[in-house]
Amino acid sequence: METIFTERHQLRNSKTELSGGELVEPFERPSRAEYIIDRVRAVNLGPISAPDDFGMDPILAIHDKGFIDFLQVAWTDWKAEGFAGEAMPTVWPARRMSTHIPTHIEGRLGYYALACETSISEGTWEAAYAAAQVALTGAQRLNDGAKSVFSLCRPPGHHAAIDMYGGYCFINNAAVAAQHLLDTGATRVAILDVDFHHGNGTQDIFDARDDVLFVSLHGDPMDAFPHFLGHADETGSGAGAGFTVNYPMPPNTDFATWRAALAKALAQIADYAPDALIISLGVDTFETDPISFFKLTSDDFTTYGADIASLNLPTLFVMEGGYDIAEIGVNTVNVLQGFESAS
Ligand code: SP5
Ligand code: ZN
Repeated sequence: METIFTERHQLRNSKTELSGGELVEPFERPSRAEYIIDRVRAVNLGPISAPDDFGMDPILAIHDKGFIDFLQVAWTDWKAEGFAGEAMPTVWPARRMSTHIPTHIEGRLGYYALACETSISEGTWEAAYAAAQVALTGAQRLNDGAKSVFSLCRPPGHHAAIDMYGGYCFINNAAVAAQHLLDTGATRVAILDVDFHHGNGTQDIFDARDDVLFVSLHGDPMDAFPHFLGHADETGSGAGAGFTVNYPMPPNTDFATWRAALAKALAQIADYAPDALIISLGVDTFETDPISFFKLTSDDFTTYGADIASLNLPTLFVMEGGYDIAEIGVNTVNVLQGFESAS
């Protein structure tokens, strides 16, 4: 399997995350991608290629223009205020307040943020743009006939909504890739989100659409980030009714339970008969992930990679989360090798 990767992910190197009331080193840090690419090399998974540049249009096909304009200037505007720390919101348009977009950067941060753990720092936009190009290049490889591709995106994307960032995500890489496939010949695309966290951004983007089936397995939002989306009763709206499927699961969920939900998800994807499958691949379901509560082992990742291959669809793996950094390379590549061994 080919991997698409660029060192430009290193431009996303925030120093602060608000966690448990403290500013800590972010869980989502550059070494994550380095451990993964090292493992890709160690097992000779396949060629490693740099992304092509598809420009801004495919990003703007998914995201609000005002939001993307904001991401591009947020760090500069924040720095111009003379603040000592990284950019983070402190105020939101909460219930019954105005939704005018403020002029001041502190107001714009609150308007466009869905969470405040994710600081914006120098280079954040540049890395997010590069990650979207990594996803787009992977999608284009499927168009060019590849059976499977790994887009090693960093920063991740599945929490990024039409006009909101947060959860370590800025541009929704999987959504941008899905739209590219639809704009270049596909009729239907399925996105299977196996990251521990609910893919609220992806669900938001495709909520009212029937050309993308979104299926997510995740920690129950009653107990897990992002807390405000991902319940089982969210099934899509309008033309998209029935094309969103959520499998929230409780703390300490083990692989047997998780795999049973995966089997249902795979059957629903097979019924949908998509032209292509995108996997939002987070390995924060791992038993020792520091911010999550599922109990998958390293071998379980191999097993479920093979389960996904049973769909026999052109498949793009897009990297999302995973924070047990010492094991992130093994766990991620286990999914890809499990998939290949069963293909
Ligand atoms: C892409 C992705 O995986 N984003 C996850 C973002 C989660 N950010 C907030 C996590 C808060 C977790 N608090 C639980 C701490 C347990 N020690
Ligand atoms: Zn996650």
